Amino acid sequence: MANRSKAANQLNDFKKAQTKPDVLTTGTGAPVGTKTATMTVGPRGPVLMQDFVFTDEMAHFNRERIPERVVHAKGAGAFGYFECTHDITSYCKAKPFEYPGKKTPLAVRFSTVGGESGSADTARDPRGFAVKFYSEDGNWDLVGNNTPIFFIRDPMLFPNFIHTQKRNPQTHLKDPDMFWDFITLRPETTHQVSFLFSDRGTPDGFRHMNGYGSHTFKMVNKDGKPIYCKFHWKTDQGIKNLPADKAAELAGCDPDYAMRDLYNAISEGNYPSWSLYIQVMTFEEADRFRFNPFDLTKIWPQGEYPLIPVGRMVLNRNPKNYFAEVEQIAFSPAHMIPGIEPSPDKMLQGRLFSYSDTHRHRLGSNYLQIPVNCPYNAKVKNYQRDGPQCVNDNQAGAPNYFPNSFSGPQDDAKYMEHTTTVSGDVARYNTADEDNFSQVTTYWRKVLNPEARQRLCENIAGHAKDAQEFIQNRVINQWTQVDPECGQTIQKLLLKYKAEEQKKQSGVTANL
Ligand code: HDE
Repeated sequence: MANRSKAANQLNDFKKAQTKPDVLTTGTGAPVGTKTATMTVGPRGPVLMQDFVFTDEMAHFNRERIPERVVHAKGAGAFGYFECTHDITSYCKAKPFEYPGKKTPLAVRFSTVGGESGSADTARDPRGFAVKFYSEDGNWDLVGNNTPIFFIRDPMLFPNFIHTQKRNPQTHLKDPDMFWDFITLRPETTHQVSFLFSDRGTPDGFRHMNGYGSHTFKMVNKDGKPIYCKFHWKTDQGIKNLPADKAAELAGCDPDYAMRDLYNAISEGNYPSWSLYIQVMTFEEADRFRFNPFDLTKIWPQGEYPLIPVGRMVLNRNPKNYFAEVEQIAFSPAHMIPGIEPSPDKMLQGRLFSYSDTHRHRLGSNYLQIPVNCPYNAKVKNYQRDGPQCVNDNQAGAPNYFPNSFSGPQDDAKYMEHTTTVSGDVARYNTADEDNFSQVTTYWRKVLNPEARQRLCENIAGHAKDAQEFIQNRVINQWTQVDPECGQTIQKLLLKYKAEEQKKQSGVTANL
């Protein structure tokens, strides 16, 4: 067994640590005499109602599943710490950035987006990159992806966009018409789709990809001075992607490839790490900027807004139990701490509502009492009480109303949020045409080399070939607006795939 991986050897490792079995009990802690026979009247049954050993176990089994995440259902988690390496206190008073050398414990969950909880890790899909900092001012969640941008810029579109990534309501199959219909009816998707169908759309596991907070956030320093910022996690393992055919092969033969890779690396002491950088933009610069700096379909050019180093995250512990620590971990962009605040980004604002709402449905209204979600470096002191599955002391005898004269927890003006002024007409603003192409053109011309451009076109055409022709024509038109060469290459490939398909079909007919 010497060459088995740590993941494969997990049960042996457990046995090494637990040399002698404990006595088996029911859920109430009562010792069990036998675990292999129900209590019956005579050897042939029937089974007795009084068999609590059986009913206790069966009833619990019947309730084992909680709803899976509506997106990002398949994922892997790990734990570690963030170490601040550079002083950014002139921008931000948040506890994890208090001084260089400061360490803050954290939890991470990496995920794919569209697939179900059993789906393949190597699918072409963005990867979730969610980090929970357990700070002394409470938990801060930076719930990002491995892409600095997103498909849409208005949260109203999100549920419908996600439906197109999921299954057809009748066939329950993935549907290329649905996918490309939406993508081509909403051309603001072009930037993210061009990232997704490039080499970076199939990262080699979770360790070899970058992470991004993606949105614009607001940082506030101890003098109350604000600045807008973006977060970037750069992998210290180096970027590594899977070629499209290898990713497809692994989806069949090792669908848990990325999860296994992360688990084994950490168990072998080969701790993955990422360096954190920020970009900052003053409020005055944001007012004057040539495009909306809160538009999630665009990046801030690094030539104008260079990366500023901040710190490093190291993952050095695997979950002790997957369900307890990964399935139940609940991230929310609304989990912020003093020093980190939202920007006006509409997508971020939409997310501030959505996550905690889904947790209350998926995990219950006391989801913040679950140990992995509990802000254990801070003390929760408030006036929330009771609710399903309240598992702590419910704040014992402390007053349950505010204000009160009996030493209940008090608010403190030093923690007030930064005051922002906004004005404008209340309306629903159409954002469909806010320059959907110029950054993608730069990406095509300046970032991708000729081979990477070819692969991008092959990946787009290889997927869009299964959509109807009128939708394919819109795909060609959309990527022609990126660069005519790009549109032409996709068009040629679609024609080639069509000819190949026709040849295959006529071969089948000839064989009949
Ligand atoms: Fe999410 N997203 N999302 N998302 N998202 C969820 O929350 C949502 C978006 C991201 O490992 C859900 O707990 C809306 C952008 C990650 O547990 C849900 C909008 C980015 C994870 C949800 C977005 C993300 C989620 C599903 C647009 C990157 C997994 C279950 C307005 C910047 C976190 C859950 C984990 C999960 C909503 C768009 C990242 C439904 C409404 C943009 C990493 O609440």
